Amino acid sequence: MLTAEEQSLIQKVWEKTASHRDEIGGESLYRLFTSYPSTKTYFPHFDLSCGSEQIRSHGKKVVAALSTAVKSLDNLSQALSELSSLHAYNLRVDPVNFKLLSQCIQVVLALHLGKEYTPEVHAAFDKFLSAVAAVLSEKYR
Ligand code: HEG
Repeated sequence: MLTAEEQSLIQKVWEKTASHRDEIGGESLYRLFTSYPSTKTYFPHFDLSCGSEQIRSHGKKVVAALSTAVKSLDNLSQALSELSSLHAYNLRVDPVNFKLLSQCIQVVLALHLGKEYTPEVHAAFDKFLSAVAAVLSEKYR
């Protein structure tokens, strides 16, 4: 799991995104749908055009879940348990898609944070997002 250093790095950087976090969610989703069009199949009921109200509002939800995760780095499984059940039993999202979204979130974080998105921050977020993806995938088996 994440080292104590990685945990504090993630908490520090996430704090810095506070004022524009909701946009980060929507931009990551738009990037997901554009770069990996097959992901759109899970959202047939959404208006997927850039900046649509549905993308923005769903982006806020995704980012809020990530904020919960950042607060519970020692206990991700429990913190995201309901969300994990929802994705496995109701939404049935193929777990490969979690990696794709993680990639897009990383790119958007880099765009927002510029030089502050150092290789160390990148590495820590990669581990964090992989841990979130693992929890969201764990109920499929
Ligand atoms: Mg998921 C709903 C979080 C990846 C498809 N997703 C949700 C919700 C949250 C969430 C918080 C709302 C739950 C609720 O209403 O109670 N999603 C979330 C995270 C991540 C993720 C944190 C990964 C980091 N989701 C993900 C991926 C897909 C997907 C990769 C598909 C490509 N999510 C999905 C769909 C819904 C949610 C189809 C329902 C959307 C709706 O109809 O409003």
